[in-house]
Amino acid sequence: MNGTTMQRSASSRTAGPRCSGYSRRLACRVLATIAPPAPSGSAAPSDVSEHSGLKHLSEAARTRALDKKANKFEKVKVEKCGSRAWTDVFELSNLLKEGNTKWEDMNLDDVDIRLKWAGLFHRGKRTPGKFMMRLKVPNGELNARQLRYLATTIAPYGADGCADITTRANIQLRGITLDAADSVIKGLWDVGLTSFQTGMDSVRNLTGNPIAGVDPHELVDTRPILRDMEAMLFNNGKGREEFANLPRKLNICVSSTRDDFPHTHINDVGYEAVRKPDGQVVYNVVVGGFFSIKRNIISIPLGCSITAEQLLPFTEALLRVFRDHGPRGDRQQTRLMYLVEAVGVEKFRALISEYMGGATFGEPVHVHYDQPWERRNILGVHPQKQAGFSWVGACVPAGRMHAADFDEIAAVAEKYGDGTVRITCEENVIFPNIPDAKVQAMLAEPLFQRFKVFPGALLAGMVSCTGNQFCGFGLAETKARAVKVVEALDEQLELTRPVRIHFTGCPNSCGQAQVGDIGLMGAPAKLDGKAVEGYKIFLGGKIGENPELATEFATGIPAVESVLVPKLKEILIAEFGAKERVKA
Ligand code: SRM
Ligand code: SF4
Repeated sequence: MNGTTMQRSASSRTAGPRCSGYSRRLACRVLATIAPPAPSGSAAPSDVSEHSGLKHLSEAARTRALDKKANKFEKVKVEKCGSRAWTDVFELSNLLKEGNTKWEDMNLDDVDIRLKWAGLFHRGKRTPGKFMMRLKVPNGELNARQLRYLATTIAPYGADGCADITTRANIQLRGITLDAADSVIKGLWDVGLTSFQTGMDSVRNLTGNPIAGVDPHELVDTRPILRDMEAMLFNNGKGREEFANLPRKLNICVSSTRDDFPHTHINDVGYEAVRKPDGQVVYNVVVGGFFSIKRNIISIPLGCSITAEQLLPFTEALLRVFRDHGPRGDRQQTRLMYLVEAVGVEKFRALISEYMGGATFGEPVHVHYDQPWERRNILGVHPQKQAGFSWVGACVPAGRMHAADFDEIAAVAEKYGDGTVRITCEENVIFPNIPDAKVQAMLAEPLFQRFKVFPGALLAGMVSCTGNQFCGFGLAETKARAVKVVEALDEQLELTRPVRIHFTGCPNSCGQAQVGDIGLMGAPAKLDGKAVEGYKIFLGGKIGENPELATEFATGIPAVESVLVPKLKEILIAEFGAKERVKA
C-alpha cells in the first residue's frame, strides 16, 4: 500500500461546514456565549454545589446549561452530576443487598439516566430491574484473564445473561442486577477494565486498528496510543469528573491504515495516521461525523495535522472546548458537528490551540496513491508482519456471546496464541500471534464450528445492533433475524464480491445502516393490512478511503423472513452481481 495512509480526498469530504439557516441561528447563540478560554484544567466556579454538574463548566457553559431552552438532560446534570453515579452505584447496591429498598423505589433519574455514567443502562422497557453494563475496551484488546472474568459476570443470570460485541469494538454485559453491580465493577477494575463513563454525555469506547501491532500495512500501532488516551480521559477507569458533563456523547478513533477500520468518517473526532515526505508519521484530524434520528453526516477535515506528542493534549483540549462552548439546547443539535458549524472550522481549531496554550499544528498531509486500496477482510488466516506468525479472524454471528464463549475464546487464545484477542467494530474476534505451525490444529477447535474462520460471504460482513430484544428504542428485532436471513442468503447465492449488510433497529443507527453496502433500519410496515415490524432498506454505503453514506432505497418492508429473503436476494442479484447457487 505504498507505505502510507491517505488524507480523505477533497471529493469525499467538504473542506468546511455547510452553513444552513439553522447553523447560522445556532452560531449566533453559541458565539454570543463564548467566553475567553479557560487557561487550563477546569473552569470550576466557586459558588456551585459540590454535586452539581455545573461544577466544572465555564461561565458560558453554565449559562447554556441553566437556560430555559436547555434540554432535559442538562437539567438532570445540573441537579446532580452524572459523576455522582460512580459513588452512588456502590450505595445503591448495598441498599438492595440489605433488602432495605427496591430499585422501583429509587430516584428514577438515578436509575434510568445517571447510572449510565457508571455504565449501567436500565433495560426498563424490556427487562425491568435488569441492566446492560457497557464496558470500555480500548482498541478492542482483551486478555484471557479479562475474558474469563467477563464469563463470570453473566453466568449467574442464565438465559437472561449474555453479552455482545458492539459496533465500537466493545463489550456489553446483559442481565446485571443492581445489587450485584458493585462487585462486578470492582471485579472489572481488578482485571484492568471499567464501565465508567461509557454512557450518556461521555466519550465512547476508543477504537483503532483491530490488527494493530501485527498488521504489515500499519503506520503506527494504535494500541498504546488508545491505552494512554483512555487512561488520560477516564482517570484509569475510575472516572474523570472534569469530563462528566459534556454537551453530548463523543466518539473518537485513531486510524492507521488506508482501510480506515475504525470508520473515522462517522466519528466525532478521527485521527488519520499519515506519513510525511520526511518519514514522520503525523495525524490528519477530521471532525463532526455522526448519525442520529435527525441527521447523518460524514466528518470534515479540521484543516490540520498534529504530531504523535500532541494527540493526548489535543484530545484533552478538544474535550474542554466542547464542554465549555458546545450547544446544550435541543438535544438533537448538540453533537460536536453543531459546535464546529456554529463557530466555523478555523475558530474551532483556534480554540483548541488556545486551550493548549497557543500550540501550533501542521498543515494536513495529502498523499497521492497510484493504486486504489480495497478495504481488507481480516477474517480468515493472514500472515503477520512478524515472520512465522498469523492472525486468525473468526466471525461471531451478530456479536452475540455467552459465558462459555468467553471461556472458550480465552482457552484457545492461551493454547495457540499469546493469550490475547481483539474484538472488532464488525463484532468479530481476532486471535493474533498464532505460530504458523499451530494454525491447522487451532482451526480444528470446536469453537470455530460456531465462530467460523471462513464464514459465508454475507455472514462475514454482517453487523447488527441490539434491536428490540433489549433496546427500548428498537422498532424491530435485529440480531436473531439478521443471522437467519443472512445464512439463508449465503445458502442460496454465490457472490463475486463481499457485500456488507448492516442491521439496525431504529434511526439512531447504532448498527450503522448507512455504512453497509446494504443497510436495514427498523421502521413501521404493513403485512396483509396489519401493522408489523419492518425495515427501511439503504443502499450504497462505502467505507475505507472514499467513504459515502448509503441512501434510502425502499421502506415499509415487513420484517419476516419470507419477505426479507426474496427482497434482499433480488437486490443482491441486481445490484451486486450475485448468482443463484446451482443445486448439486
Ligand atoms: Fe448506540 C443510544 C446501543 C453504537 C448512535 N445505543 C443507544 C442505546 C444506549 C439506547 C438505549 O439506552 O437503549 C443503545 C443500548 C441498547 C442495548 O441494550 O444494547 C445503544 N450503540 C449501541 C450498541 C450496543 C449497538 C451494538 O449493538 O453494537 C453500540 C455500542 C457502542 C459502544 O460500545 O459504545 C452503539 N450508537 C452506536 C453507533 C455506532 C458507532 O459509534 O460507530 C452510533 C452511530 C454513530 C454516532 O454515535 O454518531 C450510535 N446510540 C446512537 C444514538 C444516536 C446519537 C445521536 O446523536 O442522536 C443513540 C441515542 C442517544 O444517544 O440519545 C444511541
Ligand atoms: Fe437500540 Fe436503535 Fe441503537 Fe438499535 S439502533 S441499539 S434499536 S437505539
